[in-house]
Amino acid sequence: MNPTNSPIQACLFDLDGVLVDTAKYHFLAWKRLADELGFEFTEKDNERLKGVSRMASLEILLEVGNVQLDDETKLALAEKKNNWYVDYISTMDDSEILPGSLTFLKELKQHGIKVALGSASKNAMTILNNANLVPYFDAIIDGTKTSNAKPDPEVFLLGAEAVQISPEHCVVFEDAEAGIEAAIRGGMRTIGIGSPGTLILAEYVVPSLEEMSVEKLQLIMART
Ligand code: B16
Ligand code: MG
Repeated sequence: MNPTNSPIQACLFDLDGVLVDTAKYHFLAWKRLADELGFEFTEKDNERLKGVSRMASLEILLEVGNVQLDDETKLALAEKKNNWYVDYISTMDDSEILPGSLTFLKELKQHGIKVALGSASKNAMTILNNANLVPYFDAIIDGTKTSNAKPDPEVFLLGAEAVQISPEHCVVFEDAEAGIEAAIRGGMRTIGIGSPGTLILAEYVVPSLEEMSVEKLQLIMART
């Protein structure tokens, strides 16, 4: 199918949990902070932080621990967590790219389908550079370029604008419900990465990008 007449002309990817496995480092750093503050923070609690901005994540963590703090202390704690996280990702490499991501990104390029990043992370460039993923993107929109966090559609609308494709011809790949909601609010199509039980708003859900190909994508998008 020629991209100019196909339903999908651009793919917009979330980063953490879709293309790379950095969620575990976020968890390690948040857990370390909870340990220091003296309460338990489980992997189940961590699910609530996926796709959520750094400060909003801290608010959720403090709610879990039933801890009240002033704004200045909160900023200092968020910075502390981020320094640990940056330290963890400083040694990551392309072995942390999730299965199927590279093959799919290469296939999209071969088919002339635009590729953009839509991540909440302010550390996205470090991750993309360390994993050697930068050359696969036509546009990179991350937490340093946005003022409104998902589920606001800003990050994806900026991505669509940067690759000059209208939202109805864009599909967003997301592992977080807030991200799926952002895509829907932006008028875009959606593919969830994870389990259909958690990503109930997504049009279609696959366990990973290993289950995705350009042919499959166009078929799903043409029939839903
Ligand atoms: P940072 P994504 C999100 O990345 C993460 O899923 C979320 O856990 C994190 O809090 C957020 O980025 C902000 O990250 O602290 O590095 O700016 O899934 O939107 O790629
Ligand atoms: Mg994510």
